Amino acid sequence: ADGLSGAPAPFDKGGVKVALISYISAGDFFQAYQAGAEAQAKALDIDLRIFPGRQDAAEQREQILQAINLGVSGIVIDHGLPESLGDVVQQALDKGIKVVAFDVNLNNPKIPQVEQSDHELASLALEQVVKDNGNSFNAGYVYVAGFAPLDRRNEVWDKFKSDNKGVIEKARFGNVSDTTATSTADQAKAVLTANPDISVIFAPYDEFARGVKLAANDLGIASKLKIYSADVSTADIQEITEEGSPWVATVATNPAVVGAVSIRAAALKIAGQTVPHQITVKPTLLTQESLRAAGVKTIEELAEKIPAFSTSDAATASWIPDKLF
Ligand code: SR1
Repeated sequence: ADGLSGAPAPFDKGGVKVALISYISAGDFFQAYQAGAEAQAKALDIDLRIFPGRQDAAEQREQILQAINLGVSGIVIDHGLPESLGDVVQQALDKGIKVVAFDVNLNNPKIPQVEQSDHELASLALEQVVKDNGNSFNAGYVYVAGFAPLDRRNEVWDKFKSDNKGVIEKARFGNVSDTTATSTADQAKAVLTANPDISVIFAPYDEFARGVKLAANDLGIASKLKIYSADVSTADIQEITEEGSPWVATVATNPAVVGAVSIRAAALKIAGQTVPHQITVKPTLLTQESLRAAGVKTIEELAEKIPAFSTSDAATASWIPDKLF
């Protein structure tokens, strides 16, 4: 550890220990988030300890206790179930450890909350739904309660339905696990078979959208269905732009940028600098048409065309390197 010249203590000496504790590690979004956190940590000469998530609340609690015992200066908590985290997070705060939360509401004024502006994300997706389909159609909705980003997106979906009485939610389904896409595909097959009049699916998580697309292709109904999602990855771009794909739009940030922002927020807290309570990384609407027209095939190509996909001005300081991708 050499430290960063011109940085405040303890970053001037380097080797500051920070833990990244995730609830979910599987899937493109979470892998890219972690890669962004690692890149930002490296640029800050942070010794980042990564605790992989396995959708296990008890294990995540245990990992927070392990991080406290390791003597970390900061902990980034990426998703999780707030009810099982409150007391262990308080133990960390009591020891002077700085905590940052991404997409889990820890409801503590000392803990900055990072999010992707989920209300705006869902609104942009649903505006595109209306542009493409009008405001009278039968819909399927993919949702699992208890995850902060999905709950925020759900608030927008509920309001959208009450404002557009012609939108009928015929079925609601979803699964979050280490096999989210394939489990959701199984559910989607049953739903789409039982409800052949569904023409729109709102699936605001890319693993959900991938599952619905799989089901639509297997059932041979892709041309009769339009899927709207959240998130983007190189694999998603390929699935959205391929010939005949029913996945017609997504609203997304670059998850690597969100991972980097989370680490920067922790670094600012550790350096004793001011961090807003709410830290937002704004999403962008990406339609199948716009991606095809731009000839974009990867997240890196997206980052070359859309500045928000290469960096964010959230949680920055002159001493923090932020051009990472
Ligand atoms: C199970 S929660 C999944 C969501 O978390 C992140 O906010 C991603 O955007 C993803 O859609």
